[in-house]
Amino acid sequence: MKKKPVVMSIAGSDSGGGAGIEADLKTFSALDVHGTCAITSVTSQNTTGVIDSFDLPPDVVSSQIKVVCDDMHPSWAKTGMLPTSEIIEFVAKCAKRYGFGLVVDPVMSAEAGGSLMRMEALSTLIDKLLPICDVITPNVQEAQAISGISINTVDDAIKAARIIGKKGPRYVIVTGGHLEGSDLIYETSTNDTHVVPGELLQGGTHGSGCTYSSALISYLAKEYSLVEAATLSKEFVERAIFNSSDVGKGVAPVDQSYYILDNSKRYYVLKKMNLALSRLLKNPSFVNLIPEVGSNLAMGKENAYELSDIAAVEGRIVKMNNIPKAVGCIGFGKSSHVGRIILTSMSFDPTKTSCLNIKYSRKILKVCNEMNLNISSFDRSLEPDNVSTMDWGVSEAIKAFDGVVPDIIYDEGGMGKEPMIRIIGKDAVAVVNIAMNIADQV
Ligand code: PXL
Repeated sequence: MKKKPVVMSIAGSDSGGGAGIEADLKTFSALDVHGTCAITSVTSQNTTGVIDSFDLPPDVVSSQIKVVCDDMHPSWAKTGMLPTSEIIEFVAKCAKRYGFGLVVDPVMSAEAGGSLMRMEALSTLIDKLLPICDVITPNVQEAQAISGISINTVDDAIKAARIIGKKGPRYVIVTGGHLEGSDLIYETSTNDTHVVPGELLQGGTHGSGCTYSSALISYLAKEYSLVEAATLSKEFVERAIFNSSDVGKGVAPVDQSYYILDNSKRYYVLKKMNLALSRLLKNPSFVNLIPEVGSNLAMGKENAYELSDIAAVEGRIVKMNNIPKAVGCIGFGKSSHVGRIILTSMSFDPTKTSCLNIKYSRKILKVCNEMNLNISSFDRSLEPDNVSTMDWGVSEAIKAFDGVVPDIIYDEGGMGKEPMIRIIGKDAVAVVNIAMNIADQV
């Protein structure tokens, strides 16, 4: 049987699914560790803030930790929302008894507003938990509250980290949003500091702190060094922030699933592209549809928003000894021309992810008409200055078709520009099927 690292989150529940235990468990799954949890408090919360909360009795918190540790022996645990002094004391006792590595995320309030810790609990956290933890991960406000100094620069953050380090943790990581996006790692025993560079990102941040500390224990449980784990966790959170969605009216929750889903979406695209391309290359009559500049077949991943999200054939598909040949391999970001067509068509209809450009002739266009394909066009002579031809032309053709993405967009060329037909469809196999039908009738 394969082994999986086991980790534990000791934290509050966020009914809105953005932060707390819910964010932690999603992070653990995304990073392929087995996540367990001990719930400290049940918050009634959405993206606009914490409306209410119910703290669990401290012995219920320790009972959850005990039962899990007796059986699964998590190597690392993190704490999130610890609302009361009593809960902190019980958690500290459990941490000593079970000896897991401990990361403390000193949660004080929610991103969208609302306190998550009683005032008096902060001194208990400092006295009881900091001496026994390995890492503490305050953001700038939390570092200010714990150190008692105000932080405006990276130097201030180093001073605060030294003060916090004296209270016991082996490492202090002051996380970024307010240090122009960089994180500061301070190692207490050596007095060394290390900056993990970052930038301020656009995107929702609800759950970012919880996600960071959960990623950190996941990587630590996989035996990465602290600096490696901190660097990978920062990258994980940055992607989760960048891919957040506005699911409510308030602060958008970060998206931990992006990390795994992105690769599976790309894999799906590559599979479709390979299947479609091999069918196309096996069809000798396709040569009759290859234009002078070559053809390209391309497919975008779901929610594609830049050229690197579009897979295409490197160097295009050309005619060689009267047989269609792919010049290079299929890869993401390999075509800006067909890539732009797809980005534009997906901006009108996200399901129209694929395109194949073929030769223009009246005969081919007539066949498309006879196949009852939806056809629209644009006129290069009307192209304004300073636009990308494909963005503009494809938009014009779609707008001329009442905003619906047609199966065919053609243009009759211009000065030094070969006329072209573009087949657009839901995936690479669908556009290749259309192309083969056309080829059979030309
Ligand atoms: O992000 C800190 C945090 C921790 N725990 C719970 C929360 C929040 C923020 O909203 O709701 C339960």
